[in-house]
Parts: sequence; C-alpha cells; structure tokens
Amino acid sequence: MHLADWNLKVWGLAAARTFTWDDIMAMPQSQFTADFHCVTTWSKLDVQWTGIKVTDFMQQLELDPQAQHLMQHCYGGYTTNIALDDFLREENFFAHTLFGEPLPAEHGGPLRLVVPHLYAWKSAKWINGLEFLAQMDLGFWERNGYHHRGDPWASERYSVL
Ligand SMILES: Nc1nc2c(c(=O)[nH]1)N[C@H]1C(S)=C(S)[C@@H](COP(=O)(O)O)O[C@H]1N2
Ligand SMILES: [Mo]
Repeated sequence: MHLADWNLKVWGLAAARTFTWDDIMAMPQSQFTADFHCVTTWSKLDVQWTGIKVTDFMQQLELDPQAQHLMQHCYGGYTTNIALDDFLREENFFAHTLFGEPLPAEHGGPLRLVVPHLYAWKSAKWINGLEFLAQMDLGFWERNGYHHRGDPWASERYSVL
C-alpha cells in the first residue's frame, strides 16, 4: 500500500472525515509501552510503539452525543466492535511505528489501533475506518463466538450468549 493512497475515514454518528497519512503524521505523536494479550493465551510484554493517542485523535472529531459504540473497519474487510468507553481510554493509541521502525504489514502497518486493556482481537490492524454507532453491532470475531467485550483480566474470551 502506498501511503499516498492510504486513508482513515470516520462516519456514522460523527461528522464525516477522511484523514490522509499526512494528516495522521501532523497529529501529536507519543511513545507507548504496552503488553499485548492474544485470545489463544499468549502475551507479548513490553512492546515499544509510537503513534497517536486516541484521546488526541478524538480532538479532531465532532461526535454526536448519541454515539455509544463503534465499529473499527480495516483494509481486508476485518471488523471489530468496541464500546465508546473502552475506546476513549487514555492508554489507547493508533500505532505506526514498532521498536523505532515503520510498523510491519504483518503487524497491521501502516496503522493499527492498540487497546491494551482488552484482548488483541479488539486492536484492529490495517485500520481504515471508524463507524460511530448508537448501540453495539458485532464485528468479525464477535459474530463468530468471541466475547463482545474481551477483557483478558476477566478471561472474557468467549461469548456465553
Ligand atoms: N485487520 C485485522 N486486525 C486484527 C486481526 C485480523 O485478523 N485482522 N486479528 C486480531 C487478533 S485475533 C490478534 S491476536 C492481533 C494480532 O496482532 P499481531 O499480528 O500484531 O500479533 O491482531 C488483531 N487485529
Ligand atoms: Mo488473536
């Protein structure tokens, strides 16, 4: 993917926006160290990232007060849903750099979300869209039996619905 062709769109219960790569790089940049928990029980500790805090990114958006949830969309068609409260946490970020190098495509480059407090399937790789919603809609794994929230400390791996 050429970065000149890349973009991140916002729609639904927020004023529609299309961010280019240059727009993303012009936002405040931060460093992060975050652990990463996969649903299949492995964890990666002390991963070094650079990117944009979700809270800084959100300064650019005009959210409809009805928005309670969102769907993350990705190049390739993967989707995963997340509650607005889980998304807006201070420690969440969009990552474009891993250990000082451009984020490799296999790990979600050019841009991925990282949500440290939830299982890794909630951290969309190759992210290209944020759709704000009034209520929960289910993403790819959530439709296929994973828990709708996915808190690793509570071992919320699988849905009991
Ligand atoms: N777009 C997209 N994002 C995704 C996935 C995927 O298949 N597609 N898999 C998820 C799952 S299940 C995990 S464990 C992590 C894996 O991230 P990693 O490849 O950097 O270890 O990405 C998450 N984000
Ligand atoms: Mo996973």
